[in-house]
Amino acid sequence: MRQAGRYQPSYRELRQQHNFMDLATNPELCVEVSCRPVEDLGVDAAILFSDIMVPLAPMGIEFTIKESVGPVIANPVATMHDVLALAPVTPERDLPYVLDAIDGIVTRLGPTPLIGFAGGPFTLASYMVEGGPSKNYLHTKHLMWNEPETWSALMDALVDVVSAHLIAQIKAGASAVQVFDSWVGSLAPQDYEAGVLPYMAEIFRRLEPLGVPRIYFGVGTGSLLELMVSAGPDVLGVDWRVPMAAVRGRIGPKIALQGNLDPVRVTAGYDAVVESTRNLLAVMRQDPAYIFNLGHGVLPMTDPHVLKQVVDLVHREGRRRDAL
Ligand code: 1CP
Repeated sequence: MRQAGRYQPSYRELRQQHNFMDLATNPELCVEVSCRPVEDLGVDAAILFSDIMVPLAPMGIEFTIKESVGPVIANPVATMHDVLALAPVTPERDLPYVLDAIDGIVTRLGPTPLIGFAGGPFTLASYMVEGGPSKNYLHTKHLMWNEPETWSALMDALVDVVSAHLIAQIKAGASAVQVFDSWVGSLAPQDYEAGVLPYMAEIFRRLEPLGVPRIYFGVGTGSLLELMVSAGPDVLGVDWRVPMAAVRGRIGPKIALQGNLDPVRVTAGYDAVVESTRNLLAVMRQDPAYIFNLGHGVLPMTDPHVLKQVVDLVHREGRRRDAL
């Protein structure tokens, strides 16, 4: 997660010449930024360089990605009138630069798989309603509780955009897709179940016929994991706040698990990260379907050399004993 980003000198250099959306809407630059982490670190998969906000632009949401803040929206959504004004999105027509980038990445990477992605409807709605990053998701929760019809119309519109965007990414060459429902952990389980789960289940249902792994990730989701699994993904991504073995105990053997090294561990120096990585690998060694990953995005102050050493360590020591 965030394997392309500010911790890389090459990314920082590119960002001095181009703003974020210039990078995200330029297929050649997108190919470069997406492929560099694979080439520099030796990770097993690339993730598309884009942002969860990108497909909201053709819906009519005007936003900028502000330095050290994140997305900031000029016209937040508040009423049914605002929701009805959102335009439907046809990825081939409205987001061709994303699909062209995928084509270029897949060509350059050869057999290395590319993970496509989109934001989850709740996480996207939180930016659209709050107007930017939020601490308490006040307006979003008020809308969900007090204006259920407006909420469901907004979520329906986002289900259409997210599903269409992911299907187009798969058709363009993505080998797997991840839904980043990053901020869904702000919800109580009963609110997730009523206000988010039906929409997530519909997205995974629409993706199923395409036959690629569907990964579902959120931050701070310790109390939601069983519900998230019931939405129907093939892989559950978890952050570092939950012990991985306990997650497997809770959700059973049916789907794969991905995670969950604390990204701060990687900033604490090589010796400190080695122990925690080895512990995680030891705990998951006999797991039927485990993918090593960080529990959230690589932090900007991360030393790329230490990150590369973690990748090498996982490759050296991470194989299952019975697979050796
Ligand atoms: O150049 C910059 O301004 C750096 C910051 C940055 C980067 C590198 C942003 C702004 N977006 C990205 C790329 C990005 N965003 C990727 C690239 C692929 C990769 O992982 O290598 C991905 C997958 C995302 C997805 C994304 N954007 C999420 C979900 C993942 C997560 O971090 O939980 C979210 C919540 C966003 C919104 C966003 N975009 C950018 C920032 C700083 C934020 C978060 C703001 C907030 O705290 O609400």
